[in-house]
Amino acid sequence: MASLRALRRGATASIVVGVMLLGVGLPLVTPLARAVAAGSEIGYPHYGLAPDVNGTSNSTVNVTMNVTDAPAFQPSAINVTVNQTVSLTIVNRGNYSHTFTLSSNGSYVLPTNITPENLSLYFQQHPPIVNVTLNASQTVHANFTMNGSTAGGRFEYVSVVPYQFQAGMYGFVSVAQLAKGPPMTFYTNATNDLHFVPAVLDAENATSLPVKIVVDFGNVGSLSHTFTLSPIEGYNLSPSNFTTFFSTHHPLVDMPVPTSPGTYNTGSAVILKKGFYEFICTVPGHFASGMFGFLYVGVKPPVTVGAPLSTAIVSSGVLVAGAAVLGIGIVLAVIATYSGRIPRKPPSSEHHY
Ligand SMILES: [Cu+2]
Repeated sequence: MASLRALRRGATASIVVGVMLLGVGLPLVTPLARAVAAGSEIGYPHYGLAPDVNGTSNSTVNVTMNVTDAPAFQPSAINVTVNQTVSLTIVNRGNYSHTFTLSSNGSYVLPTNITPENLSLYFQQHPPIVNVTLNASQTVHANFTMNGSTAGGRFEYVSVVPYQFQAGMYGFVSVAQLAKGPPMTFYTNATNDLHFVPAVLDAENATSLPVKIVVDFGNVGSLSHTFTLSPIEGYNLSPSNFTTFFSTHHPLVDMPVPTSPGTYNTGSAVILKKGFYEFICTVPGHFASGMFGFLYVGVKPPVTVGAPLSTAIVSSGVLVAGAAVLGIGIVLAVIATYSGRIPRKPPSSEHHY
């Protein structure tokens, strides 16, 4: 009897402690819970160039477009800023002829059930921005620049060779939206003990989006670091997944931190969507050691601004501990149940121990 009583007490205590810990952990861990649902990718450009002013750039990006007999375009997406020139090298990797035909309408997606005749007719009536034909193994160069009126548009490129578009041969040139208002500028410093200070960049006053965020990042130590900003709102990176993540979600900023104190590198991005965006250092081991922070756009940072670095780790630790203790409690309760002691033993019998 005594052992069953101890078991029941253990179960009760564990459940109480577990629930208490979860009560502490859950409110803190909300951003983590939101992490699973990654939103649509935002920002640009994805070729290592920062836009000059509010999402425009007079730079040139080189893009190699492979055309295959699948039939398909690789890549199937090109992200540019207004006034950025795309220098395209289009390579036909296949044995069939294909075209690269770029629509001039940034708000129209061609229906894939359109007939080849109607597709030709469409481009006769709406002259494409680029239209080149590639015979087997041929390589063709083409340049195009998207002007200010194209901001925010998605321009489809297709092959008009009959039934290639219909079979999935298309992609999109996406032009970033222009930021509203002046850019907001922040700074952060990398330290030798592997932190960003400050680790919270508070752009909660950015309520009119898109907004251009500028970050100057320097070094108060001597180690090499990067400043690498996630493009996905509400997503918590982890040391084990960030490499894979960034291979499919190009960072908004990904630049080395200067190693000489007092000098800064500047990165910028136009943020389209309210929320938090994580930045990390991608030097092996640094993120795991605490080298991360968050940019909050149009939303209030958590109240723990003084100790932002530990919030996610502590809250998830508390949550894990809470779940573990609760689990022990439940196991003990189940054991107690099968020992015939649940529901609670009437109080009167307590006196007999
Ligand atoms: Cu680092």
